Amino acid sequence: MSFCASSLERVKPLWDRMLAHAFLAQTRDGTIPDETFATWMQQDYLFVEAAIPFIAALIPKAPREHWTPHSDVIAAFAKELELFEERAAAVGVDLRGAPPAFVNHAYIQFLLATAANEAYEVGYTVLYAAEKAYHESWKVVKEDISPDSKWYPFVENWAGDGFAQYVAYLEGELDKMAAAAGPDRRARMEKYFELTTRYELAFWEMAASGSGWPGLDDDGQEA
Ligand code: MP5
Repeated sequence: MSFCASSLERVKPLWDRMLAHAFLAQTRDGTIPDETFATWMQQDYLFVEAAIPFIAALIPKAPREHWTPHSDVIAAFAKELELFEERAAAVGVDLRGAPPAFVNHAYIQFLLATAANEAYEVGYTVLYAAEKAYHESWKVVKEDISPDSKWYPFVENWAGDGFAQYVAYLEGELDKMAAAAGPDRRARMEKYFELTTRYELAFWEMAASGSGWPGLDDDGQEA
């Protein structure tokens, strides 16, 4: 079995918990409170912003044929930030209104530390797992969300055909790299696949429950 298929199978209970998260079900059903969605928007905006230096840090370790795809991804992330800015302006959310939540801070540090300190294949595993998680999560929302929902542009972004093709490309590349990797490297990749899945589940939890910093409220003030 390919690396991606076997990794997904190994984390399946966790993955299914992520896809069953109330944040996704409520966004699909139109019952998500606006403040909860706003928390996610503020936090994911910071996450996508940090994903740009993450990709940039992978480039020096990448084979030549990955340079253009990675630079295209950086451009796509910059466009995605504009999508957040457009939606935030439409609904009156201040995207700079909150500091990174505890989980977001940890996830961003994990991305940057992985790109800096781990082998390229391990960083690529984190990229794939995060993108696959978002693609599948937003597909759950797409199943039954009203096309008139103010959150529909986010569904189109991650659950659409363009993103599906990008995730399929990452999967093919990662499977090739894993097939060529030795057992220690492959074990490390599996570990990081699992860690990324845990962060993805934790991110929906954080969106639903707030900052998570000991001693701080959701606006970053001493509580
Ligand atoms: C992604 C994201 C997808 N936006 N947020 C989290 C927590 N995980 C994955 O990455 P991108 O950069 O939006 O494609």
